Amino acid sequence: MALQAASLLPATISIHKEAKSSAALKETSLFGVPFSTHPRTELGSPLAIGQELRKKDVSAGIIRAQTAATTPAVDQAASPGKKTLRKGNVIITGASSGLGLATAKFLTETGRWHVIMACRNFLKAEKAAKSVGIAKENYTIMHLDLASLDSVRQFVDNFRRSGMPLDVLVCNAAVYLPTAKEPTYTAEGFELSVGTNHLGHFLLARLLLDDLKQSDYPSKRLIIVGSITGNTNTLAGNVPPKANLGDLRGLVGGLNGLESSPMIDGGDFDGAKAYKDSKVCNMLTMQELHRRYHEETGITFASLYPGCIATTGLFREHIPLFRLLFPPFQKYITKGYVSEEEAGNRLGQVVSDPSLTKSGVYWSWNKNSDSFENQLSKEASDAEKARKLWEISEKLVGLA
Ligand code: LMG
Ligand code: NDP
Ligand code: PMR
Repeated sequence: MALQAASLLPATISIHKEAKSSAALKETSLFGVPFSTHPRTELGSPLAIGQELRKKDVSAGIIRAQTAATTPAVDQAASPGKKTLRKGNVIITGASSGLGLATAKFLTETGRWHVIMACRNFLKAEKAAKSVGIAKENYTIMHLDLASLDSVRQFVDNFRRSGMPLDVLVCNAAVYLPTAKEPTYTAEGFELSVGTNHLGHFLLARLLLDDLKQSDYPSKRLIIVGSITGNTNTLAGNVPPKANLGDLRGLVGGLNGLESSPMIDGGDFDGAKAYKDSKVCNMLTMQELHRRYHEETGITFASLYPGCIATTGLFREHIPLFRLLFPPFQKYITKGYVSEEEAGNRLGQVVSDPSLTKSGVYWSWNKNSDSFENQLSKEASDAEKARKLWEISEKLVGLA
């Protein structure tokens, strides 16, 4: 059984006001990131609370009933005048290494979050959680292989059977295949980078929207990790090969490399470009979710560039010389480097900080590690392209 049923204590803890100053922030980064004087978002006002909790069928018997499922988000009876909040439940895909793991560590250490680590390798995830010292009661590992749509659907079923409410979803997992000469494919035959990073997450997010809607947590969020390298309004985004979705003809054809190109724009296979294209899809999807669902559901949709975490497993397929030189290059030359810990702290803020509730935003951080609303490239903010991407993706994952 690839499930560890963690017992979720009905943790009652005080709502923690951790909002930082709302002073306007100025971007100071030298490379690629536009100057910004956007004011900080306002303190998030708690959304409607006390909505009716869903009752999950936990009769399948493979997972113990979780107390959190029947615990309202805010316990107003606890002590007069003092509202308490149960632990939030956050699903993080790809939490077995890098940014996902660092975020899981950050959030569980606050004592206010239970992390569902959605990972393709159960043993690796278990070892990873242990190695960074996440307490047993603060995480649950559930199997998810984003390179298989059946696995995505199975994951959603398993999660629902657990009876846990879903408060935040973080689409973080990704593969990067810069040295691949030939394309490889997901179970359904989509080119692996876009298939995993975009299409797998697209189906996951669409299915779990219902679960998010039913949560009574004060601030519900759906976060998709983006990147600077998908944004051609930056220097980093101009390092060849550049992201470009073209007219999406390859995606329309199913990215299968047979009767259609494996690349979204219909061109020849290039693994680095496929990754950057997938990040553009991630950022467009976040905005389309915002346009379609924010007003109706109150869910905060967000994306971010966490900084250049040059030491993660993302670069495992790159040549050894690159892996050796890339971290010092980013540390000392571009100064875009951030540690896994710092990046986990940043994504953790987007999950939980009361000041980051604005929806439709692509967050970045300046040199002082202050967050600001960043500008996306022309293509990554093209609403018409986002709509087309949405409609084609729906067909490919079997939702339309
Ligand atoms: C493509 O090549 C591949 O074709 C593709 O398969 C895929 O791998 C893709 O994005 C991934 O890359 C990209 C190619 C294009 O880049 C390179 O080949 C460069 C490799 C460099 C790797 C980065 C490590 C750099 C190591 C430098 C050594 C640093 C040592 C640090 C020690 C510090 C100690 C104090 O690249 C280009 O074509 C370059 C064109 C880039 C366009 C932007 C131009 C900006 C110019 C500004 C220069 C800034 C400084 C440069 C760095 C100098 C390095 C010394
Ligand atoms: P890592 O390789 O360390 O983490 C990626 C995670 O995704 C791993 O846990 C991996 O699982 C998981 N994963 C890969 N394929 C699948 C799959 N088919 N199903 C389920 N999980 C899968 O890289 P990072 O931590 O660097 O990357 C995390 C996110 O950050 C990505 O979205 C990336 O695009 C983004 N990002 C990273 C930057 C960086 O500089 N590193 C910069 C900007 C954005 P496993 O452990 O089993 O391999
Ligand atoms: Mg890049 C100027 C700043 C800057 C930043 C913030 C990044 C981030 N990179 C910058 C500059 C440059 N890079 C320059 C000038 C070069 C040419 C020498 C360069 C090269 C380069 C390569 C070959 N950079 C890379 C690669 C990769 O293989 C990485 C990649 O593109 O993966 C898709 C990468 C990255 N640079 C970044 C970041 C964050 C990456 C990691 C990829 C990501 O997740 O987006």
